[in-house]
Amino acid sequence: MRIAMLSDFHLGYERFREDAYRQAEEALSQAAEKSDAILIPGDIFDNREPSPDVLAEAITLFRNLSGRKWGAKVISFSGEGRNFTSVPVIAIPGTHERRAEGVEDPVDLLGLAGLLVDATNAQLVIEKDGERVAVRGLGGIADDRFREIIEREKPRPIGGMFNIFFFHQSIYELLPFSKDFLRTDELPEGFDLYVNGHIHGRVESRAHGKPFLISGSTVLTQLKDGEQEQKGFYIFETKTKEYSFNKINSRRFVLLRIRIDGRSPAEIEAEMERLIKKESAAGDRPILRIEIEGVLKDGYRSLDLNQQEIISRYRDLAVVEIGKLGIESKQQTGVQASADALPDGASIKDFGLGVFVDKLRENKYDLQRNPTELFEMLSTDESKDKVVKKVVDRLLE
Ligand SMILES: [Mn+2]
Repeated sequence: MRIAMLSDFHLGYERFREDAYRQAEEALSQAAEKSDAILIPGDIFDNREPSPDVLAEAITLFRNLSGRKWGAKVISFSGEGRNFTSVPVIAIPGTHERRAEGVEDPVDLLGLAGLLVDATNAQLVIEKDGERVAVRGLGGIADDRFREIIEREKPRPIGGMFNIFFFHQSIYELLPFSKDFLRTDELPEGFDLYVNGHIHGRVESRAHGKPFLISGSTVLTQLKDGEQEQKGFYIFETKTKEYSFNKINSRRFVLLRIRIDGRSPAEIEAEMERLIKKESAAGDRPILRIEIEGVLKDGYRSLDLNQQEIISRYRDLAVVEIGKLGIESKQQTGVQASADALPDGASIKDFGLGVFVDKLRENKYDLQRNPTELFEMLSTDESKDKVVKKVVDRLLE
């Protein structure tokens, strides 16, 4: 049986809303052509309470799949919830959809509508021409509880068939940030294939000597090094145990670096414009992130560099993001200097952002998620704990 693994569509992701939909659609239709069953390990939605428009996108995608003729069928299901379809399109909720226990999340809704099989804490069997494949799913949960859930549920394979363990969590070897994250050798044993979501870059690894695959997201969310690769999904053939990565036509992403070496903001702006024109010459409106590093010409500060103007001027040619964290001024920076450098009429928020960026730079921040986005997230009215948790989730998603 050919099993396709597609992950992290992030439907409704505001920044690249159309890409999220179009790229999920392409991945799903390619997967339906080339495989017998589809597994989606979480984050179909970017938000646990998607708007009706975003729900409509998901319904359209999955209704199209339900209408196809499938050679494989889901022939048994036992689990927390109920199953309403035999179409072998199987999903679990991820971190972005997770809600309190006992409360419906948007993946539950698609399951209730019979548009997919919701495999949250469930064991199911797919059959095609006499071959059976078992899938043991666990919905994405807080990483500090994953170990406890595995100990409690003790997921086990079913004898006499190919077994897949299907989940959505951080893994310590891939994200070594917290001891809460499970190590691959702590995953339940005895499965023939481990399929995870959550991590947006593609990963081919092993767990208990068996393939452990992460397809990565179908849409770009973190503009950082290592994300330039085209998006896509794996197809695994259960008989030969071979797998391959199928690329989709995802929007091109290019990371560019400019060394400033004593140049003035006007000279750097000219350099940026030259690069933007060159990189967008193919007419495919790529995403370009330009990182600027080095010491500015005497008397200038990073605030003198007008990135907003450049971003809007080239909006039709490319999605441009400019990172100025690596810029140093010859003069003393700090709060007073930032305030002095603030143009008349600039808002306190811009001033705050300047201070925030200075602080990040002092602390050698290198996670490359846009500081403006972090600042926006931190400036909501929610409680400090909630906001900090959200930002950490965002950094690790
Ligand atoms: Mn995700």
